[in-house]
Amino acid sequence: MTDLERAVALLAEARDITDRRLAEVAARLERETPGRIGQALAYALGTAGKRVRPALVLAGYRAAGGAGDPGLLMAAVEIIHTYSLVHDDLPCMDDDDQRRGRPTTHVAFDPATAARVGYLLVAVAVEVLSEATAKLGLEPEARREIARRLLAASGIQGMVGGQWLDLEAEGRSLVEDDLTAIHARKTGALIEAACVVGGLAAGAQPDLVLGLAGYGRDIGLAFQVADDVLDATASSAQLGKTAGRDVSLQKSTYVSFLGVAGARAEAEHLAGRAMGHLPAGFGTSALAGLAHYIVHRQS
Ligand code: GRG
Repeated sequence: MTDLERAVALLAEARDITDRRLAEVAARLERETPGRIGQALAYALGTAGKRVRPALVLAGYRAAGGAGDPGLLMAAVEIIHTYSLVHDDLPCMDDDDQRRGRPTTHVAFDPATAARVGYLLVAVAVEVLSEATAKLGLEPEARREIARRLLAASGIQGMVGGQWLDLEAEGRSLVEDDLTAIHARKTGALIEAACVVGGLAAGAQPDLVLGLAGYGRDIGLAFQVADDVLDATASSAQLGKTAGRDVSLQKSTYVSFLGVAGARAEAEHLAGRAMGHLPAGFGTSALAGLAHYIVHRQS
Protein backbone atom coordinates (compact mmCIF):
# COMPACT_ATOMS: atom_id res chain seq x y z
CA MET A 1 0.00 0.00 0.00
CA THR A 2 1.34 3.47 -0.86
CA ASP A 3 1.31 6.31 1.70
CA LEU A 4 -1.56 7.94 -0.18
CA GLU A 5 -3.61 4.72 -0.24
CA ARG A 6 -3.04 4.39 3.50
CA ALA A 7 -4.25 7.97 4.02
CA VAL A 8 -7.34 7.40 1.87
CA ALA A 9 -8.17 4.28 3.93
CA LEU A 10 -7.63 6.25 7.17
CA LEU A 11 -9.89 9.05 5.91
CA ALA A 12 -12.63 6.53 5.10
CA GLU A 13 -12.28 5.00 8.56
CA ALA A 14 -12.34 8.44 10.21
CA ARG A 15 -15.39 9.44 8.17
CA ASP A 16 -17.23 6.33 9.25
CA ILE A 17 -16.38 6.75 12.96
CA THR A 18 -17.11 10.50 12.97
CA ASP A 19 -20.37 10.24 11.04
CA ARG A 20 -21.65 7.67 13.53
CA ARG A 21 -20.66 9.74 16.55
CA LEU A 22 -22.10 12.95 15.09
CA ALA A 23 -25.37 11.18 14.24
CA GLU A 24 -25.66 10.12 17.91
CA VAL A 25 -24.96 13.67 19.11
CA ALA A 26 -27.41 15.12 16.55
CA ALA A 27 -30.18 12.72 17.60
CA ARG A 28 -29.67 13.65 21.26
CA LEU A 29 -29.67 17.38 20.52
CA GLU A 30 -32.81 17.08 18.43
CA ARG A 31 -34.53 15.29 21.35
CA GLU A 32 -33.27 17.77 23.97
CA THR A 33 -33.73 20.97 21.97
CA PRO A 34 -37.27 21.18 20.71
CA GLY A 35 -38.37 22.86 17.51
CA ARG A 36 -36.39 24.67 14.90
CA ILE A 37 -33.10 25.00 16.78
CA GLY A 38 -32.94 21.25 17.41
CA GLN A 39 -33.63 20.57 13.74
CA ALA A 40 -31.03 23.12 12.66
CA LEU A 41 -28.41 21.62 15.01
CA ALA A 42 -29.05 18.19 13.51
CA TYR A 43 -28.94 19.68 9.99
CA ALA A 44 -25.55 21.31 10.60
CA LEU A 45 -24.08 18.15 12.12
CA GLY A 46 -25.56 15.98 9.36
CA THR A 47 -23.62 17.49 6.47
CA ALA A 48 -20.99 15.27 4.90
CA GLY A 49 -17.53 16.76 5.26
CA LYS A 50 -14.22 15.18 4.30
CA ARG A 51 -13.43 14.67 8.01
CA VAL A 52 -9.79 15.62 7.57
CA ARG A 53 -9.44 16.90 11.16
CA PRO A 54 -10.84 13.69 12.71
CA ALA A 55 -8.47 11.69 10.47
CA LEU A 56 -5.57 13.75 11.84
CA VAL A 57 -6.70 13.08 15.43
CA LEU A 58 -6.75 9.36 14.61
CA ALA A 59 -3.37 9.48 12.86
CA GLY A 60 -1.79 11.40 15.78
CA TYR A 61 -3.34 8.97 18.25
CA ARG A 62 -2.03 5.92 16.42
CA ALA A 63 1.40 7.47 15.78
CA ALA A 64 1.70 7.77 19.57
CA GLY A 65 0.77 4.10 20.01
CA GLY A 66 -2.91 4.56 20.90
CA ALA A 67 -4.94 1.39 20.51
CA GLY A 68 -8.30 2.52 21.95
CA ASP A 69 -11.23 4.36 20.41
CA PRO A 70 -10.73 8.14 20.11
CA GLY A 71 -14.05 8.52 18.22
CA LEU A 72 -15.56 11.05 20.63
CA LEU A 73 -12.39 13.14 20.54
CA MET A 74 -12.52 13.09 16.74
CA ALA A 75 -16.17 14.18 16.93
CA ALA A 76 -15.38 17.03 19.35
CA VAL A 77 -12.82 18.48 16.93
CA GLU A 78 -15.21 18.12 14.00
CA ILE A 79 -17.99 19.87 15.96
CA ILE A 80 -15.73 22.90 16.48
CA HIS A 81 -14.98 22.87 12.74
CA THR A 82 -18.71 22.54 11.95
CA TYR A 83 -19.58 25.56 14.10
CA SER A 84 -16.92 27.58 12.29
CA LEU A 85 -18.37 26.66 8.88
CA VAL A 86 -21.91 27.59 9.97
CA HIS A 87 -20.71 31.00 11.18
CA ASP A 88 -18.28 31.52 8.28
CA ASP A 89 -21.17 31.19 5.82
CA LEU A 90 -23.40 33.75 7.59
CA PRO A 91 -24.34 36.95 5.73
CA CYS A 92 -22.19 38.99 8.16
CA MET A 93 -19.13 36.91 7.28
CA ASP A 94 -18.56 35.21 3.88
CA ASP A 95 -22.28 35.20 3.00
CA ASP A 96 -22.41 31.87 1.21
CA ASP A 97 -25.49 29.86 0.33
CA GLN A 98 -23.94 26.46 -0.36
CA ARG A 99 -21.81 24.19 1.82
CA ARG A 100 -20.98 20.53 1.41
CA GLY A 101 -23.36 20.37 -1.51
CA ARG A 102 -26.37 21.61 0.45
CA PRO A 103 -27.90 24.97 1.36
CA THR A 104 -25.98 26.54 4.25
CA THR A 105 -27.66 26.44 7.67
CA HIS A 106 -28.82 30.07 7.52
CA VAL A 107 -30.37 29.46 4.09
CA ALA A 108 -32.09 26.21 5.11
CA PHE A 109 -33.28 27.92 8.33
CA ASP A 110 -32.50 31.62 8.92
CA PRO A 111 -29.47 33.68 10.04
CA ALA A 112 -30.58 34.04 13.69
CA THR A 113 -31.09 30.27 13.97
CA ALA A 114 -27.73 29.57 12.31
CA ALA A 115 -25.99 32.01 14.67
CA ARG A 116 -27.50 30.20 17.68
CA VAL A 117 -26.56 26.82 16.21
CA GLY A 118 -22.93 27.95 16.01
CA TYR A 119 -22.82 29.19 19.61
CA LEU A 120 -24.54 26.06 20.88
CA LEU A 121 -22.12 23.81 19.00
CA VAL A 122 -19.16 25.28 20.90
CA ALA A 123 -20.74 24.17 24.18
CA VAL A 124 -21.64 20.78 22.67
CA ALA A 125 -18.04 20.32 21.53
CA VAL A 126 -16.75 20.95 25.07
CA GLU A 127 -19.29 18.50 26.47
CA VAL A 128 -18.29 15.81 23.94
CA LEU A 129 -14.60 16.55 24.59
CA SER A 130 -15.05 16.06 28.30
CA GLU A 131 -16.86 12.75 27.75
CA ALA A 132 -14.16 11.70 25.25
CA THR A 133 -11.21 12.20 27.59
CA ALA A 134 -13.08 10.59 30.51
CA LYS A 135 -13.93 7.51 28.42
CA LEU A 136 -10.32 7.22 27.28
CA GLY A 137 -9.41 7.01 30.97
CA LEU A 138 -6.93 9.91 30.82
CA GLU A 139 -5.32 11.49 33.86
CA PRO A 140 -6.53 14.99 34.86
CA GLU A 141 -3.32 16.62 33.57
CA ALA A 142 -3.73 15.08 30.10
CA ARG A 143 -7.45 15.94 30.04
CA ARG A 144 -6.65 19.55 30.97
CA GLU A 145 -3.90 19.84 28.34
CA ILE A 146 -6.11 18.42 25.58
CA ALA A 147 -8.91 20.87 26.44
CA ARG A 148 -6.44 23.76 26.67
CA ARG A 149 -4.87 23.01 23.28
CA LEU A 150 -8.18 22.55 21.48
CA LEU A 151 -9.88 25.61 22.94
CA ALA A 152 -6.82 27.84 22.53
CA ALA A 153 -6.65 26.82 18.86
CA SER A 154 -10.32 27.75 18.49
CA GLY A 155 -10.08 31.16 20.14
CA ILE A 156 -8.49 34.53 19.64
CA GLN A 157 -4.95 33.14 19.24
CA GLY A 158 -6.29 30.68 16.68
CA MET A 159 -9.37 30.30 14.52
CA VAL A 160 -11.50 33.22 15.74
CA GLY A 161 -8.51 35.59 15.69
CA GLY A 162 -7.57 34.45 12.17
CA GLN A 163 -11.10 34.86 10.88
CA TRP A 164 -11.28 38.30 12.43
CA LEU A 165 -8.09 39.40 10.68
CA ASP A 166 -9.31 37.81 7.45
CA LEU A 167 -12.58 39.77 7.54
CA GLU A 168 -10.74 43.00 8.29
CA ALA A 169 -8.40 42.36 5.37
CA GLU A 170 -11.18 42.05 2.74
CA GLY A 171 -10.68 44.62 -0.01
CA ARG A 172 -7.27 45.64 1.42
CA SER A 173 -3.95 44.60 -0.01
CA LEU A 174 -1.75 42.49 2.24
CA VAL A 175 1.85 41.36 2.16
CA GLU A 176 2.51 37.63 2.04
CA ASP A 177 3.55 37.50 5.71
CA ASP A 178 0.18 38.96 6.78
CA LEU A 179 -1.58 36.28 4.76
CA THR A 180 0.52 33.53 6.30
CA ALA A 181 -0.28 34.83 9.80
CA ILE A 182 -4.03 34.87 8.99
CA HIS A 183 -4.03 31.40 7.42
CA ALA A 184 -1.98 29.91 10.23
CA ARG A 185 -4.57 31.05 12.77
CA LYS A 186 -7.80 30.76 10.79
CA THR A 187 -7.21 27.27 9.40
CA GLY A 188 -3.84 26.03 10.64
CA ALA A 189 -4.42 26.26 14.39
CA LEU A 190 -7.30 23.76 14.51
CA ILE A 191 -5.50 21.35 12.18
CA GLU A 192 -2.39 21.58 14.37
CA ALA A 193 -4.51 20.99 17.49
CA ALA A 194 -6.17 17.95 15.88
CA CYS A 195 -2.76 16.30 15.44
CA VAL A 196 -1.60 17.27 18.94
CA VAL A 197 -4.71 16.19 20.87
CA GLY A 198 -4.63 12.85 19.06
CA GLY A 199 -1.07 12.33 20.29
CA LEU A 200 -1.81 13.57 23.83
CA ALA A 201 -4.79 11.20 24.08
CA ALA A 202 -2.38 8.30 23.53
CA GLY A 203 0.17 9.62 26.06
CA ALA A 204 2.68 10.94 23.49
CA GLN A 205 6.05 11.99 24.91
CA PRO A 206 7.01 15.71 24.66
CA ASP A 207 9.24 15.22 21.58
CA LEU A 208 6.39 13.62 19.66
CA VAL A 209 3.90 16.28 20.82
CA LEU A 210 6.32 18.92 19.54
CA GLY A 211 6.75 17.01 16.29
CA LEU A 212 3.00 16.60 15.77
CA ALA A 213 2.54 20.33 16.42
CA GLY A 214 5.17 21.24 13.80
CA TYR A 215 3.72 18.74 11.33
CA GLY A 216 0.20 20.07 11.97
CA ARG A 217 1.32 23.69 11.61
CA ASP A 218 2.83 23.06 8.18
CA ILE A 219 0.04 20.88 6.80
CA GLY A 220 -2.51 23.32 8.26
CA LEU A 221 -0.98 26.12 6.23
CA ALA A 222 -0.67 23.81 3.20
CA PHE A 223 -4.38 22.98 3.61
CA GLN A 224 -5.37 26.64 3.30
CA VAL A 225 -2.99 27.23 0.38
CA ALA A 226 -4.59 24.25 -1.39
CA ASP A 227 -8.00 25.72 -0.48
CA ASP A 228 -7.03 28.97 -2.22
CA VAL A 229 -5.98 26.99 -5.31
CA LEU A 230 -9.26 25.03 -5.33
CA ASP A 231 -11.29 28.21 -4.92
CA ALA A 232 -9.62 29.56 -8.06
CA THR A 233 -9.58 26.38 -10.16
CA ALA A 234 -12.41 24.01 -9.18
CA SER A 235 -16.13 24.21 -9.90
CA SER A 236 -18.84 24.85 -7.31
CA ALA A 237 -20.22 21.35 -8.00
CA GLN A 238 -16.81 19.81 -7.27
CA LEU A 239 -16.38 21.83 -4.05
CA GLY A 240 -19.97 21.63 -2.80
CA LYS A 241 -19.68 25.37 -2.09
CA THR A 242 -19.48 28.50 -4.22
CA ALA A 243 -16.18 28.58 -6.12
CA GLY A 244 -14.45 31.88 -6.88
CA ARG A 245 -15.49 33.54 -3.61
CA ASP A 246 -11.99 34.88 -2.94
CA VAL A 247 -12.06 37.04 -6.06
CA SER A 248 -15.64 38.24 -5.48
CA LEU A 249 -14.79 39.12 -1.85
CA GLN A 250 -11.53 40.79 -3.02
CA LYS A 251 -9.43 38.63 -0.75
CA SER A 252 -5.66 38.42 -0.93
CA THR A 253 -4.77 34.73 -1.31
CA TYR A 254 -1.74 32.63 -2.09
CA VAL A 255 -3.06 32.47 -5.66
CA SER A 256 -3.18 36.26 -5.91
CA PHE A 257 0.41 36.42 -4.58
CA LEU A 258 2.00 33.47 -6.34
CA GLY A 259 -0.36 32.41 -9.14
CA VAL A 260 -1.89 28.93 -9.29
CA ALA A 261 1.36 27.11 -10.10
CA GLY A 262 3.30 29.04 -7.44
CA ALA A 263 0.66 28.35 -4.80
CA ARG A 264 0.65 24.64 -5.68
CA ALA A 265 4.44 24.56 -5.33
CA GLU A 266 4.21 26.35 -1.95
CA ALA A 267 1.66 23.81 -0.67
CA GLU A 268 3.93 20.98 -1.83
CA HIS A 269 6.91 22.60 -0.11
CA LEU A 270 4.98 22.95 3.19
CA ALA A 271 3.78 19.33 3.07
CA GLY A 272 7.35 18.12 2.55
CA ARG A 273 8.62 20.33 5.38
CA ALA A 274 5.87 19.00 7.68
CA MET A 275 7.36 15.49 7.74
CA GLY A 276 10.72 16.87 8.88
CA HIS A 277 9.23 17.92 12.24
CA LEU A 278 8.40 14.37 13.30
CA PRO A 279 10.96 12.54 15.46
CA ALA A 280 12.79 9.66 13.77
CA GLY A 281 10.60 6.59 13.58
CA PHE A 282 7.31 8.50 13.97
CA GLY A 283 6.87 9.75 10.40
CA THR A 284 4.25 7.10 9.77
CA SER A 285 3.00 6.25 6.36
CA ALA A 286 -0.49 7.55 7.28
CA LEU A 287 0.90 10.97 8.31
CA ALA A 288 2.98 11.16 5.11
CA GLY A 289 -0.06 10.16 3.04
CA LEU A 290 -2.30 12.72 4.74
CA ALA A 291 0.20 15.49 4.00
CA HIS A 292 0.18 14.40 0.35
CA TYR A 293 -3.64 14.15 0.27
CA ILE A 294 -4.07 17.64 1.74
CA VAL A 295 -2.06 19.16 -1.09
CA HIS A 296 -3.52 17.11 -3.93
CA ARG A 297 -7.17 16.85 -2.89
CA GLN A 298 -9.80 17.76 -5.43
CA SER A 299 -12.44 19.16 -3.06
C1 GRG B 1 -16.32 35.68 15.59
C2 GRG B 1 -14.61 36.60 13.93
C3 GRG B 1 -15.37 35.44 14.48
C4 GRG B 1 -15.15 34.20 13.93
C5 GRG B 1 -15.89 32.97 14.25
C6 GRG B 1 -16.33 31.63 11.60
C7 GRG B 1 -15.10 31.45 12.37
C8 GRG B 1 -15.10 31.72 13.82
C9 GRG B 1 -13.97 30.99 11.81
C10 GRG B 1 -13.86 30.63 10.40
C11 GRG B 1 -12.86 29.54 10.22
C12 GRG B 1 -12.91 28.94 8.86
C13 GRG B 1 -14.23 28.61 8.25
C14 GRG B 1 -11.79 28.68 8.21
C15 GRG B 1 -11.75 28.05 6.87
C16 GRG B 1 -11.18 26.69 7.02
C17 GRG B 1 -11.43 25.84 5.82
C18 GRG B 1 -10.41 25.82 4.75
C19 GRG B 1 -12.57 25.15 5.76
C20 GRG B 1 -12.88 24.12 4.79
O1 GRG B 1 -12.53 22.90 5.41
P1 GRG B 1 -12.69 21.51 4.70
O2 GRG B 1 -12.23 21.60 3.28
O3 GRG B 1 -14.27 21.36 4.69
O4 GRG B 1 -12.08 20.47 5.57
P2 GRG B 1 -15.16 20.06 4.89
O5 GRG B 1 -16.50 20.51 4.37
O6 GRG B 1 -14.60 18.94 4.08
O7 GRG B 1 -15.17 19.79 6.34
